[in-house]
Amino acid sequence: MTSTTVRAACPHDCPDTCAMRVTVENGRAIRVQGDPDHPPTHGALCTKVSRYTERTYHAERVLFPLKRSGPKGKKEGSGQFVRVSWQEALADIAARLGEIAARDPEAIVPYSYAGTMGLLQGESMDRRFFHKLGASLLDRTICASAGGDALAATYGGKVGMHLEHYAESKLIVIWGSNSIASNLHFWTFAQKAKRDGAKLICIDPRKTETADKCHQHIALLPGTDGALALGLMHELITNEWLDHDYIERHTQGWPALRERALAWTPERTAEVCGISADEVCALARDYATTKPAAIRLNYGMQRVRGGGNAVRLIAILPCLIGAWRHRAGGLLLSASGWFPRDGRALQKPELMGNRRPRTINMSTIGDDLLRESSAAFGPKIEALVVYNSNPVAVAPESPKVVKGFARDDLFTVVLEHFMTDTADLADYVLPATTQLEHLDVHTSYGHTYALINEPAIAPLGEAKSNTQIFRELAARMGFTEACFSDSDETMARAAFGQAISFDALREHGWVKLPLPEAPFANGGFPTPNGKCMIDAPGLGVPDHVPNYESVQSSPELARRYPLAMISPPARNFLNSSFVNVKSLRDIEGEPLLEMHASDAASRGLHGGELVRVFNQRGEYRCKLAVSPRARPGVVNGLGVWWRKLGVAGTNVNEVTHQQLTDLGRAPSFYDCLVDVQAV
Ligand SMILES: Nc1nc2c(c(=O)[nH]1)N[C@H]1C(S)=C(S)[C@@H](COP(=O)(O)OP(=O)(O)OC[C@H]3O[C@@H](n4cnc5c(=O)[nH]c(N)nc54)[C@H](O)[C@@H]3O)O[C@H]1N2
Ligand SMILES: Nc1nc2c(c(=O)[nH]1)N[C@H]1C(S)=C(S)[C@@H](COP(=O)(O)OP(=O)(O)OC[C@H]3O[C@@H](n4cnc5c(=O)[nH]c(N)nc54)[C@H](O)[C@@H]3O)O[C@H]1N2
Ligand SMILES: [Mo]
Repeated sequence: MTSTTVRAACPHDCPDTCAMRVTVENGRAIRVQGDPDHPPTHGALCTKVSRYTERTYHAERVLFPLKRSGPKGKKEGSGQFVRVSWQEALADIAARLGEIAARDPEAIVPYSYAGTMGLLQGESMDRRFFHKLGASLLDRTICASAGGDALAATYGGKVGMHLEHYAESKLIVIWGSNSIASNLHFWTFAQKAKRDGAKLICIDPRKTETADKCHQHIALLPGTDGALALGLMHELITNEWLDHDYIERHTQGWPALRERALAWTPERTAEVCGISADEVCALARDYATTKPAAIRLNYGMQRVRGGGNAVRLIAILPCLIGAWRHRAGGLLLSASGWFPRDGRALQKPELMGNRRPRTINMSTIGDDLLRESSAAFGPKIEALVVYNSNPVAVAPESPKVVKGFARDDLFTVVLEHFMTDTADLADYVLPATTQLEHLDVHTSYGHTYALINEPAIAPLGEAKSNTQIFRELAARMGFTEACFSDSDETMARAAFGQAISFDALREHGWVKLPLPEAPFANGGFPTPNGKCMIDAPGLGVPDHVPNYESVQSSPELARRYPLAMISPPARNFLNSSFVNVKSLRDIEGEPLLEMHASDAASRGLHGGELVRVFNQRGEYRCKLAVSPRARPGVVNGLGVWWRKLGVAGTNVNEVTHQQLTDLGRAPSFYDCLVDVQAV
């Protein structure tokens, strides 16, 4: 028997990007473990990815190209596919795309997100292909662009504290994040700090498993984080807790924000946030007087109309108290901006030539698939090529998304591991390799190490990597530029330019970026003047922006649908990935809506029954849990189930909407009013 260990990286959309070791025996991967030497991973994987072999060898893997043989949508015979050869599939797809492109290439739209975060399988040959084709561009906004743009407007980039230094913090504010579920390797460092005497405070409408383990939980109303930050500023000002020297030297625009914050008394803040004035005052005191104080901000709090403004306000706080002076003080939302990746080398935007195709926002795909051609919109969407994403399950307002994907005159190609809700509505499903079967290189948004993923096993069945599929499609389309023959290794070597050596990645599995320990101890933010931009160019000074769907913005709607619904991830799924891994689905049980006892009592509900969660857009069905995890007035619809594995073929996105955030053109999933009834 031959047994080898291969260095790999977890590909999933998660801040942790773990370094993995894959044990291979006789060509079969038998075990996936965390790399004990990689400091963020420290030998541990989450429940989901420790079962990665179960996913790779899943009996329902798509292993051959499939072609639709029955009509789309909810008609008789739908969901039927026949196996075809790669040759037939590629020739037919190239012919169909070529025919549309001859009329107008912008009628073709790529649709991808972070099913794999790898730079090769996620954003290399695919982009080259669509750039050369002249297809519409895609604005990849579905997750993090409100907070990401806000962070960049404030600090000049997606940069922040080192993950490891949280172990030395004395106060950690976990803000809009369920770390134990979605950022487990951060939690390890927070626990170390806790053992060394740090206080942990969780700010989250839901009493999560993370909130359970913190010293304090502040259960504010969804979308009120900006107001809370302003209320904290009020206290910092009136109690003389500001670091005037840091503000003077390293920020720009404070006087105008100071003026605004003075109107946010603890009482007004408490009223807007649905908490007590004492909670506001005590949080401000803890934050100002415990040193070093660190904030772990996460994307959960920016999925609302005012998410961008809220992130800007919170990101200013560490500057006001000079928390950045210590390496264990400051804030982390994303570390991805630290990485020296060479996007141009990977994606070759010059292949567009003089063309500047229109941009489709992935978050409004529901509306856009239903639009006709017009001067403002451009051509009707005639073809979609989907990879690394499951939009029919994850995109907001699914009644429209489903209707769009079910269009008979839409040509849809889906590159997938499984027959997802999206693949069900495809014309062609192409079998893609999993992380164990292809080469890749990775950055991270939660730590500061670049990683390699070496292929551990040969592709299963007839699966091909995304890069290979786009390479072969390019050849079929007659694209002759040399870059379409680049191998994965050639692209991997170019991914970080000269900054990170591919050979070093090969040898060690991962490489730590050379960065200062306390990056902003003396200012030096990556903005044009090195200062934190409180007054950002073109944006002015940030303010609290109430939710679209709230008593303040839409009182009539709030009377009809009085419950605010958030839809954070179920712990054992990753967005909609892993929902079809039975052992994980068994842990989750079934789609669940958590509701506070008082809201249940006033509706005559008891918990355990099947309910309909509804609003003006639609309804979905799930089981009700009367639970202390929900605060009064807010229900938690845990996501994101595959529709076909949920109740009555629905999931939580039946009721979410497509209105975009204040910054970053992102969806506001957690800005959603509903009501609930027994079925
Ligand atoms: N197990 C697991 N891990 C994951 C994922 C997963 O689906 N499952 N998803 C991955 C992805 S794609 C991402 S982007 C990250 C996301 O990770 P996080 O950024 O941590 O975001 P979420 O887990 O979506 O939400 C975090 C918390 O925000 C809370 N929240 C909701 N609305 C508000 C609000 O208005 N204010 C505040 N303060 N809190 C609010 C939710 O209740 C939830 O507990 O996690 C990644 N990791
Ligand atoms: N209501 C609600 N909706 C949400 C969220 C929420 O909190 N609430 N979260 C949002 C967030 S944060 C995000 S990031 C999005 C995520 O939405 P998506 O990016 O669509 O993520 P997944 O649902 O995990 O789907 C990824 C798909 O990529 C496939 N895949 C993985 N690796 C590969 C590969 O190498 N090649 C190919 N071809 N396919 C691959 C997987 O099999 C999987 O089906 O969902 C968003 N939707
Ligand atoms: Mo995400």
